[in-house]
Amino acid sequence: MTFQQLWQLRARFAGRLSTMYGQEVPAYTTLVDVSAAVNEEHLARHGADAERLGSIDRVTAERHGAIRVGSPQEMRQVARIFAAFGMHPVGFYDLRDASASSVPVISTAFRPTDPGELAKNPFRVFTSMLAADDPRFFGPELQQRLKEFIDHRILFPQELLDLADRAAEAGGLEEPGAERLLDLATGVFELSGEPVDHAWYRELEAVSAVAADIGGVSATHVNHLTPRVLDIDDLYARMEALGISMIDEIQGPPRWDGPDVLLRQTSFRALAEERVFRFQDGTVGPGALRVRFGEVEQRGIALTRTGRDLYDRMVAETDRRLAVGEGAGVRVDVARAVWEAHLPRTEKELAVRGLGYFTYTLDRDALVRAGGPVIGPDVGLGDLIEAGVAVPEPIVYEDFLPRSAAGIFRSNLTDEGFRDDAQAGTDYDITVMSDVVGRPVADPHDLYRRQQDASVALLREQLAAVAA
Ligand code: OOG
Ligand code: NI
Repeated sequence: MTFQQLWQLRARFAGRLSTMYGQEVPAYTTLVDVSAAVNEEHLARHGADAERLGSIDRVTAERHGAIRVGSPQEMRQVARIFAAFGMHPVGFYDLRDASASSVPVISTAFRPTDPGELAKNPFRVFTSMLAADDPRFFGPELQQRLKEFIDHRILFPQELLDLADRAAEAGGLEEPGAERLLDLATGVFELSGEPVDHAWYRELEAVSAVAADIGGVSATHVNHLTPRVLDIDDLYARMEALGISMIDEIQGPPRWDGPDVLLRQTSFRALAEERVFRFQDGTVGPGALRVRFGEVEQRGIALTRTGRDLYDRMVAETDRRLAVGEGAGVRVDVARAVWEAHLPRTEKELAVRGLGYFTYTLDRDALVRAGGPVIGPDVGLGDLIEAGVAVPEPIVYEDFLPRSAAGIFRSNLTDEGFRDDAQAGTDYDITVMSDVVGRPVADPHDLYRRQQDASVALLREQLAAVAA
């Protein structure tokens, strides 16, 4: 085989992890099969419209993974590995505070950032780091032991890090290096058979099951792997019909008549998996842990800052209405009513009101119909869209939602854990996260905005050429 470019390595990496996770968690394979069936049927029913938010080839191969690490050093190392697959840190998520949940992690997502790269393979990994220094969760003495435990383990072998650096630098790798990179990079995310120190795991679990999953073991693993579907309601119904019980609700926006925005997700609950424990009396024996699960998602249009503010206000209004007993407590029904009251029903209106990100193409026939007045540097984008001259094509949302993420974490926890709110939490933000990761964490809005601006600039050039 010849030189493997980053996107080829990325596609193979996603494929290798998918095969591995399917062997580890068989229900995941069911989820992937059902997702494929849902997508085929959706495509058959809706034709080209079904591909407005991504080609069927892209969507069929599309996965996101979730992993969890314990320290800035581990975060920096995993960033080097992802760079070898053309995946870069985007977005900052603070799950310590997301809607009253108590998950002691901060997160970013590694993903391709260039539209062409996303189209080739959009594999992304939601990556959380234990906030092991947050005194609300960990007292000084526990913090010390946790830090020591994490600092002493090696998650990523040197050979992997070196190969990854070589690939990132050269924009790819020759075989057999590429195959070696894939073997090593997949291997580090495999569930380890190493005995788990029972007392240590349980001690951390009393604070947070997520803390135990991260800091209670000597290796890391894929927490879940998520296929993308074009109709998540259909998927949900089919999974339930197969007897696989899903979490109670689909997280994120409700199903409604208007355009799909952002991200809708649902999952099946964590399954008991056999693990080996080392007990305090020195004996080793089998036990079970429930931490890994399956999740599925449907992606919609990326919202601008204004659109996202509106979304957040709609979520808050849904909460408010639910709190006073509206809709008999059924969140999705209440949310749908809120959506219908506030969100435009068409993509065109989302675009005109500047709520969603779009790329634009020129409709020359509409230009002829509209005549001279719409040509000229002073004509606003909104007018061009209204006149049908600028035709919006949606930009798909490539990121995550903190509240849904917290909901997904929480749905798999058996108890609330512990948080001492008398203590002040450690401050983290996207700048601190960039220091942690050791490279700049991109703001997703900048990426969407750049893509939109480039297409608008091109449109303006075309209009100027017509005017000349
Ligand atoms: C990550 C949970 C967040 C999503 O899709 O929002 C997530 C985790 O459980 O480690 O994957
Ligand atoms: Ni996920």
